[in-house]
Amino acid sequence: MTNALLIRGGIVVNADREFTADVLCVEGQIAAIGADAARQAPAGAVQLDASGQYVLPGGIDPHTHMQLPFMGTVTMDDFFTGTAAGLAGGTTTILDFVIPNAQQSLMEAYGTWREWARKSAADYGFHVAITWWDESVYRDMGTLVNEEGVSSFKHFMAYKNAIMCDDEILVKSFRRALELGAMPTVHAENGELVYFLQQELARKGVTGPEGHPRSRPPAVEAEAAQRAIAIADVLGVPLYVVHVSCMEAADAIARARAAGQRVYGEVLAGHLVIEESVYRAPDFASAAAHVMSPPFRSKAHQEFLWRGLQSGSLQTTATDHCTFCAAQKAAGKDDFAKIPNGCGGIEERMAVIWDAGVNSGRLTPSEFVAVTSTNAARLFNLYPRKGLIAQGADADLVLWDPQASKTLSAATQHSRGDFNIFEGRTVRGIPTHTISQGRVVYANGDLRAERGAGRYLPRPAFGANFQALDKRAKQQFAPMAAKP
Ligand code: URQ
Ligand code: ZN
Ligand code: ZN
Repeated sequence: MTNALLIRGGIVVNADREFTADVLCVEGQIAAIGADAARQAPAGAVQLDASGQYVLPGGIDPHTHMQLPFMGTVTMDDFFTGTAAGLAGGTTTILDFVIPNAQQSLMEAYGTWREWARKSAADYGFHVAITWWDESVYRDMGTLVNEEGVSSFKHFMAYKNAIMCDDEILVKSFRRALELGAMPTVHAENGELVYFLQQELARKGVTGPEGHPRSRPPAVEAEAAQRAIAIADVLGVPLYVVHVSCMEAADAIARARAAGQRVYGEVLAGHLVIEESVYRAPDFASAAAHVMSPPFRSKAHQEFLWRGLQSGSLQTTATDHCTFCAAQKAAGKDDFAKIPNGCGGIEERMAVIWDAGVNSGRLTPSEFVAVTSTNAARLFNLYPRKGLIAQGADADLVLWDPQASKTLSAATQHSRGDFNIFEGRTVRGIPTHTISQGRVVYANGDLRAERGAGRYLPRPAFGANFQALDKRAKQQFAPMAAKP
């Protein structure tokens, strides 16, 4: 039986334009768009009526942590439950993170995460974190790029005494990424300053979650962002800054881009709409549930981030989906620095950004598609397989009803987390159907996620143009091309 699906009468939205057209999907790929679609539909094709709805490319979340061992525990969502929750919200692809322990072989850690991810319900790729350095890391980065299709490497500038990178590692790893045609990415917070401020606050007797944002003020993020941008500039390598949360870091990215540097910024749905007052909630559980890094900020920062998305100085949205339940968060009951950092959001991201972004006039539907799918596909070399509706692309699509509304709640979420940072928020504009690999996996509340249906997505290195972009780096550092 051919896997065929005909989506009729919807408004197709790509990052460049929107147009009314039928879409035919056959065997997991988009086979035809427009008048031909119905004519080419094989007998027995499943038909969906999309009249009055938008037809969007499946969402891509470039920043998730399923099944992550972190701060003495493991996140509540594994690769099946987390990707299933994503499908219920219109996200059909995730990029997750392999995070080796210090001194752990990158290839060994990569093998472990690949095994964990086999249960995924949706397609997935991996960034690999560089948490330490020696000759084997240099070598394994080459293997990962050339043989495994990992073309992005993460660097945590925070989390001292755990996975934090110092400048020596940043310089060596960024240079190696340039050699390989891979994208370096950073979690930009100065881990030394965070550690100092945590100690200071403890000395003053501040133990509750209200201490979390006080230990990570915007200046701590801005310093690290500016430092990573400067290192990337001197080395001539592009840079992607994850979860930009404050105006100072967003401004540093905008200034670097205005100077012609290839710096890209990611914004989390939570940082766009959730305010720092959540850390002053009377009950520990609610305040602790919002502990993630960088912390949620004030409205002024949120407005700056929205303008970054509107102006194109920030390119992608993500969730950093990293769910811990109340019992896990209680590890920090007497010391906020011990509260496992992370929140959920993979199911809510697209609806929250549509409601706050498109309904408010900040973003057009096409700009929404760019920041929830296309730009991530381009920056992480999944385009044009993912991130647009075009013949030959993967049949990952979302039917989006701009008039339907829903109130977000932990009571109805599919994540295994027990808290929802968007609790009680009513959004207008929600997915009615999610199609993954040409099959309907979510329909009007009925989630049909299949364990193990997700595929690993190898992502090639950036081509010769990437190397050519940084000829000056080659000229300046030619004598340094020797191995570390
Ligand atoms: O820092 C990250 O991205 C991971 C560890 C998730 N936790 C968080 O607070 N952002
Ligand atoms: Zn991070
Ligand atoms: Zn993260």
